Amino acid sequence: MALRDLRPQTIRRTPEELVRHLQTFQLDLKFSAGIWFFSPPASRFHDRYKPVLDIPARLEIAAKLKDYGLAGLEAHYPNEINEDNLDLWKQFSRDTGIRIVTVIPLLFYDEQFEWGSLSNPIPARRRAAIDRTIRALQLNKELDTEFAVVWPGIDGYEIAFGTDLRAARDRFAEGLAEAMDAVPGVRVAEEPKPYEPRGHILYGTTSEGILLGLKVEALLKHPENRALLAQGHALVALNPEAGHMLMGYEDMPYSYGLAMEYGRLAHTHWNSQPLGNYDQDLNVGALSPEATEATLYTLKMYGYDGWFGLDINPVRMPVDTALKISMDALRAANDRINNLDHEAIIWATEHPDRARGWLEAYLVRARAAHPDRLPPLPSLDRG
Ligand code: XLS
Ligand code: MN
Repeated sequence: MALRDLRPQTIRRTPEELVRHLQTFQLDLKFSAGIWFFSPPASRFHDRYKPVLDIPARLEIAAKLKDYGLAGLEAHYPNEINEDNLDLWKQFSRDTGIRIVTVIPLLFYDEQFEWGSLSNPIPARRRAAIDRTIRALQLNKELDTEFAVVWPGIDGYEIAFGTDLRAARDRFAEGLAEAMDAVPGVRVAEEPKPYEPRGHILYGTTSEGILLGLKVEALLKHPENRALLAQGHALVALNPEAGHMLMGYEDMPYSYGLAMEYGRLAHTHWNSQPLGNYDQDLNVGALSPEATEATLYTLKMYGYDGWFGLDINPVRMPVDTALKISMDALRAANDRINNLDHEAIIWATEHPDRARGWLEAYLVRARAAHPDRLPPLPSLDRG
């Protein structure tokens, strides 16, 4: 497995070092996309608006986006990638150069997971979830991916009364550890989501994801896993999704930065979302472009060098249109943050008492189409 080294994320920098880093380090926008949203399903409330596309038809659309910058795809096992169509995926990857970034165990859809997957209190159901996770981890190993996303979407509850949620969390963590020890050397990237489809989902926030990582890693026994941990590599890292964070009223720069403080930002899922609400998976930049900028700035500050996974749900426009908009939005936001005066920004944030209002006034002008039509920026007295 091509384990990316996440340890540099934990480097602490003095303000001077941080400025130098910001002036020299640029985010590398390597884009991947989830194959699931190339053919959006019907919802509980409305019919499909698009035809059902099989995997070859979806891959054909993806191939055409290669020149636009799509460099990777993500797929669930076994509904999207499996033993029967693995050759098709491999051939596609060879022909186009588009990588299979992660194989995600489908731990939420089946009827057998009505009461959860790895946390299911019914032993046979939980066993099925562990076995499916093992198989998905094996495929990640075979395809030499960097991580396996694990989303505990159906592991949760609506009514907490009398439920031993600690036991449920233990079952989830122990099941994951068992699967990881069966296929050592594969990193998991847990994707927190606070709710939907369950009323509350286990390990649904960024900080809980870090707790899950610490808990599972303490349970790992296989010598290969133990050796990687001893070298300081995280084996249970995170795939925080912008929209999920906002559903849970998290602040994206704070939460992404927290994951990086612990060297656990293995992957990122991008989209846009109002605060709270339901999981909208809008195109990147459709809402709160300033939050996208602030998040990218945090990733730049702490040196994120992983993928930018697009997880959108283009119900009412063609998937290729939606992906192009999302890639463009991230590129434009990245250009805006790269062109900023990092020295002045870091000085202002380090001297808030001497820079009252300066950062806001600066950013207003940085985002203005014609900053010269605004009064000049009040000067920063750094003397
Ligand atoms: C759902 C999640 C899901 C994961 C992959 O809300 O975003 O799509 O990214 O299982
Ligand atoms: Mn996601």
